[in-house]
Amino acid sequence: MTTRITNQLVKTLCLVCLVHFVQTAHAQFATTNLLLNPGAEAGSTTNWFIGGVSNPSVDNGSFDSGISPHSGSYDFYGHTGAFGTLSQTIFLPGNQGITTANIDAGLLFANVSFWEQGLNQGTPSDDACIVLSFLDSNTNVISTNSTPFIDSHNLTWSNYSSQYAIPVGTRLITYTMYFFRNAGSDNDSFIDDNILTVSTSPPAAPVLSIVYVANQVIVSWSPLVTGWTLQTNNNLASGTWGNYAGPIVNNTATNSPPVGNLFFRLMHP
Ligand SMILES: [Ca+2]
Ligand SMILES: [Ca+2]
Repeated sequence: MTTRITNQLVKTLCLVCLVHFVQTAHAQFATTNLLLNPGAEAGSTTNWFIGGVSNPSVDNGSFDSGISPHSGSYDFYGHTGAFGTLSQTIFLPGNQGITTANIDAGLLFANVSFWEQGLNQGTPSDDACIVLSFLDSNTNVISTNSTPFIDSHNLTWSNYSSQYAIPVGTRLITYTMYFFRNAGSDNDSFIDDNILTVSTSPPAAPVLSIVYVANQVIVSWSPLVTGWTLQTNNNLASGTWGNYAGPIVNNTATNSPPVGNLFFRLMHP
């Protein structure tokens, strides 16, 4: 299984995730995307609950010159004001085969992926994150997780993906796009192509992610998995792989953009 993610700005930097499947005692299970209108292609905020003060909406590339949807004809954006949210709550039991038994056995993970871009207004520019809330059958919040704020403001979209354990007792998940203003009056943060899936643990393969934030390249994988080693290589044809030499904190490595090619992979013995 090979995954390659390229970042247009860091044109020479590529990410390669080479993984070995992990044998597990129970059958692997994964849904497709549970979100409706995930990429704003309804042309409206249909299926999303609007919160905050900035009246977030959908954009067709006209709000800020040079920022077009990541895919399709529309994306979501913050609009005008300090912060805004777009939320969608998903009922899990019976949804694409998810069972309460699997949830309450602690077997399931929520997998999040989204793309972010903001208007260049310095560092930080307006940015955005995803917040996941896990709710019980009475819609009380059991726990909440958030991705980092992604601040991709050099006319390129950045992807971020991560995986979160679904707490025992969870019956619903609220997925929230959080648009945050750091500069000016407009909230110029944009999100497109949201994905929320549910799968069994342990993951067959952790997803290796790369984002470009504040002139740094951040390579990361789920902090929930252990036993994987990050390796690098500068030439896939003739080079050799070596263990990443820099610091890794919570399965996250931060680098300055390299000169030339640099490939990353995760290895599991
Ligand atoms: Ca879209
Ligand atoms: Ca702004």
